[in-house]
Amino acid sequence: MDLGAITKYSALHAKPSGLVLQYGTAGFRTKAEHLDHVMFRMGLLAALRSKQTKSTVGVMVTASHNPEEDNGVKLVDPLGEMLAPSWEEHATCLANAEEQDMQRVLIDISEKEAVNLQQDAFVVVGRDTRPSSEKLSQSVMDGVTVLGGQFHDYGLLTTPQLHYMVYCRNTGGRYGKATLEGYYQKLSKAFVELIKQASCSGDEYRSLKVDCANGIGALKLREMEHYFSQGLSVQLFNDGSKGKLNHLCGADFVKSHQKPPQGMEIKSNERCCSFDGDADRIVYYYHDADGHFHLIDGDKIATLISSFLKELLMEIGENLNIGVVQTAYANGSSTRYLEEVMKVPVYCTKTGVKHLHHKAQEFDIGVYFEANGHGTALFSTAVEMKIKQSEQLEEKKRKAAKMLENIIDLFNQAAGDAISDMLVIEAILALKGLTVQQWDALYTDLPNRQLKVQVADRRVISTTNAERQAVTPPGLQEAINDLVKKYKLSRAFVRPSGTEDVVRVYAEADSQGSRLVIWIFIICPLHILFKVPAKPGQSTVSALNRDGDICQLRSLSHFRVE
Ligand code: NG1
Ligand code: ZN
Repeated sequence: MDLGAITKYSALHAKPSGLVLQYGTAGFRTKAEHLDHVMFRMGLLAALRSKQTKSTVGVMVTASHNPEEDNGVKLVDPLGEMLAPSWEEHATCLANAEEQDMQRVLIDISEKEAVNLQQDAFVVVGRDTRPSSEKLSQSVMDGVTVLGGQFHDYGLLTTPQLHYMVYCRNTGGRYGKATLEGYYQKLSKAFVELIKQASCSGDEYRSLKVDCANGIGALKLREMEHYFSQGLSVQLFNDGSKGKLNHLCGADFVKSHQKPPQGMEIKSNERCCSFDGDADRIVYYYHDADGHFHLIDGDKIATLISSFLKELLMEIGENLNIGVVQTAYANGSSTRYLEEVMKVPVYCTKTGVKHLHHKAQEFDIGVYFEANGHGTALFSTAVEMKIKQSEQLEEKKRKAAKMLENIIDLFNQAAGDAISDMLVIEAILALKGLTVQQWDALYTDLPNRQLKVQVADRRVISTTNAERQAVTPPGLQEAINDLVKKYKLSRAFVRPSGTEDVVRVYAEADSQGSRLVIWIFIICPLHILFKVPAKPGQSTVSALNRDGDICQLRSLSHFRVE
């Protein structure tokens, strides 16, 4: 390690004094102008991780669904996964080190992780379409170079495409070719093969409207569409030609506002979907004949996919297990439907895809989705072996095995991927002859609401049981329990966000439960912010009168007001 060179180049990417950032669920994210030093240092860290693992490591420059002025950076581990937890801590230490401490921190990390500094390093870099991304990704590459590593700059990529490239490069090409052409061909070939087997491939299944959040998804989908156009024609909206990234559009906007994006004209019963800014999330929606908006989120996507995969397994007749992984934000109706109707086991992990991803790896087929539309399916080597042996099976089983083989190829097993998930969903709908309304009708979401509480320090809340129960502050969980037990099918929980300085409050109940949501949204912020006992009652009411505007209640129109 040439410490002199590191010091010299680090000074060119100086850290603003006093700035402290944390490597959270989605890496580092903040205003783009504060990130140059972080990018350089993540280049250094990626080179160290690559030396340690003797593998290619990825660095993605993006802030996903955040506003255009923000940016962020995320490291991708050798199998396309999120960075290992001990390295997340190193990332935080390195990003916050003062200039004079940089050498010591780098040596510390190398010693703790037993990095052989003589080992070669190779890092691949991708970026989204934000105006700040090109320069920031250059700083990442500066960091890699100063540590003696080599890099390949993929330029503009969706986040899941970068994960795919890393995975391909570290599996000797068995997963696919580590090029955009390789990605397009692998997915499109699998999709077209699947569509050929669909008996219903009329107009209804041939076209889809896609809101690309004015982001990278538009560019990449446009490059890709001619590869799969014999199976599906896509009409792109919010393609970045005029609007602002993630502004009034994209998966996050549609999911959190429960309304369609701007800039898209929707006729009744037309199938539509939205990507987020870096195309790793997708949600579907439509307007019914009465003009009502219906959102089909990650939970319903997981339901469609896991039902289909379970049916295929049953047809093949193999004793392979399948499991669905969700977080606490999954709508209670989806969990009940999967467990009680589909008879598929469901597991809940902490928020953040790395937790879901790891849990899903425990099954032969593990389907994981966050309610916000981030997810994929993972397949064990046992499944792949069974497919290889399928030549000896009778015709019906062989056909199902072939379908499964194509579905496996169509998923991006390195990360949740809006483009790949979109093609999987389109293929399943066509194969099963389901309309978007029929898919939506599998179950009815329980009315639910989320609230953000701005706090000075979100660590006032600590949780257990996959973030479904608050341990601190004392008394809060008991008060939530007292309320929840009074309402049918109800659930509520409070957890600190991993990506923003806020505490998130979530409540759901059947349509009679509007009062639960109101009380939860009143007592939780009061308890967290002002230590007012978390019970509906005299003290709550007087605290409310005093600070009546501490939290903004979102519209509760989903609930019948009692
Ligand atoms: P936080 O801020 O920890 O709630 C949010 C999303 C996660 C995940 C991450 C990363 C919700 C409620 N939370 O995490 O699901 O996607 O961002 O982008 O949607
Ligand atoms: Zn994203």
